[in-house]
Amino acid sequence: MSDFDLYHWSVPFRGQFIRGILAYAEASWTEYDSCEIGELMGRHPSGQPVPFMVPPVLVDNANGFSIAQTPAIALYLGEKLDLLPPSLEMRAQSVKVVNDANDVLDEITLDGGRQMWTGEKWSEFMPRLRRWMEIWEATGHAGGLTPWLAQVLIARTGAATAPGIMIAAVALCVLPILAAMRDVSEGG
Ligand SMILES: N[C@@H](CCC(=O)N[C@@H](CS)C(=O)NCC(=O)O)C(=O)O
Repeated sequence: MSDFDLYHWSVPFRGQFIRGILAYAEASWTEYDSCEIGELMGRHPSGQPVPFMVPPVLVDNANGFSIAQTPAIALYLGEKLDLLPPSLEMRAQSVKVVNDANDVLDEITLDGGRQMWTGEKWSEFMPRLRRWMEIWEATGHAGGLTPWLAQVLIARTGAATAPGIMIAAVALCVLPILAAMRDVSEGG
C-alpha cells in the first residue's frame, strides 16, 4: 500500500503542488480516476473521508487521516514529512507561499476555467502577472535561491565566491577580444 492516497484530477492544477511535495519527500502515493473522484464528491459530507467540496483530498494510509484544502494538505505533509523550517516565522512564510500559489492558480485559470480568456482580459491581467512574478522572484531571493549555474559552482567547489570568480574570469577573457574588435558601425 502507498504512503498516501491523493484524489485530484489528472490536470496540473492544485494537485501538482501536492504531487511536488510528495515527490520531493520521496513518499509513495496512489491516484484515482475522475469516476472515483466523482463518486467521492457525490457522497453526503458525513460519508466522505473528510467533508469537502472539491479536490484535492489526501488520505494518510499510515493513520487513516484525511484532509482537504491545498494549504491544509501542504501544512500536514510539511509537518509529517519534516519539510518545514524550524522557526515560526519561516513556517508562516511557507503557508503564505502555498496560499500565494493557490491565488495565482485561481487568477491564471480564471477561477478554474469558469471563464475563457480573451485578448483584452489577458492584456489587463499582464501587469498583475508581472507583479506576481516579481513577488516569486523576491521570495526566492529572500529564501536564498541563486541562479542554477551559481548553485552548481558553489556545490562543486564549496566556495560561495566561485560564481563571482567565474564571472570575473570570463570578463577578463572577453574584454581584450572586445577591445581589439574593429568598429564597423556606420561612420566608424
Ligand atoms: N480552496 C480549494 C479549492 C480547490 C479547487 O478549486 N479545486 C479545483 C481543482 S484545482 C476543482 O476541483 N474545481 C472544481 C469545482 O470548483 O467544481 C483548495 O485550495 O484546495
